[in-house]
Formats: sequence, structure tokens, C-alpha cells
Amino acid sequence: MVSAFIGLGSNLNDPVSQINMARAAIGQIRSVQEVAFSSLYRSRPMGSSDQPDYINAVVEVETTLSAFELLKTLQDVENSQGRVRTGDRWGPRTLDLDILLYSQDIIHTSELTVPHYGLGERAFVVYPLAEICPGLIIPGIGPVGKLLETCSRGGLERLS
Ligand code: ROI
Repeated sequence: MVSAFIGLGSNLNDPVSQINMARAAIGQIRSVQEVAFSSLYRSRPMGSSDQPDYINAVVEVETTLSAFELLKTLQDVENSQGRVRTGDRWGPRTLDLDILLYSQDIIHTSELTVPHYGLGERAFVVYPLAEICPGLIIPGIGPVGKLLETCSRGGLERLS
């Protein structure tokens, strides 16, 4: 069993429902167990601003899947919730599931980068991560608690 952290994001087709449906779908995956689920957070889009606000959350899971098996399974969940891959890296999306951390592994392949690209600078990842695992050490980056000092909240809003 290893611990992994997955970032969830949506800004289309009722984002709060998208995140809740994704949580349920992840809970249904064999060999994946939810350990902790953060609050939902609302933020302005990073990247191109001409799109709706995002809803984000982070889930911690335990899994026996490899990082690549987990990636494929999460892509199936994205696709089943109507994700259309336009190739626009900064564009809006119904559901984005990112492997933020996989055990303490550092992975650099064309398919998968772990810890996730830009993790330390993205308030919508750092704050929910710190909420569910305040003592977390991010490989190659450092303690998540330290990131709270350097990563501005921006307009990040925690939903009740
Ligand atoms: N911006 C926010 N606030 N949240 C996201 O999840 C998110 N995801 C993205 C881009 C387009 C970079 N911007 C985002 O993929």
C-alpha cells in the first residue's frame, strides 16, 4: 500500500457536482481507498482568465496500483464525466484529476510528472493539501507548512 494525493478541479457543468461525482467514482475503484478528503475551494482561473472560476479539492488515498495504473484509472474517470481533451493546456475543463504525490516518489516521464508540475506555487493545491495533511513533506520541495508561508492565498475561498 502506498499513500497518494490526487488534485480534483472543475470549472464547467456544475463544478461542485463534478467534484462530488469524481469523489464517489474514485471511491469505487478497486485497490483505492479514500483516507481524507479536503474542503472544496473556489478560485479564479490560473492561466487564461477568460473562463469560469474553478472548484478544487484534494483527496488522499491508499492504493496498491502503480502510479501509471492510477493515472490510467483517473483518466477513465475524467473521460466518463465528459472530459473533452481539446489540447488547450490552460482552457476550461469539466474534470481534471492530477496525481500530486505518489508515496515519496519523483517521476519524470512524458506521461506523468510527480510531484505535480507547479504544485508548490498553486494555492488551490497547497491549501487543501495542508488542510488534510499538515505534516506532509513534498519530495524535492519541502514541508507543505513552509509553502503556506510563500504561496499567497490569492482569491482562494474555502467553501463551507
Ligand atoms: N486554475 C484554477 N484556479 N484551478 C485549476 O484547477 C486550474 N486548472 C488548470 C488551469 C487551466 C491551469 N487553471 C486552473 O488546468
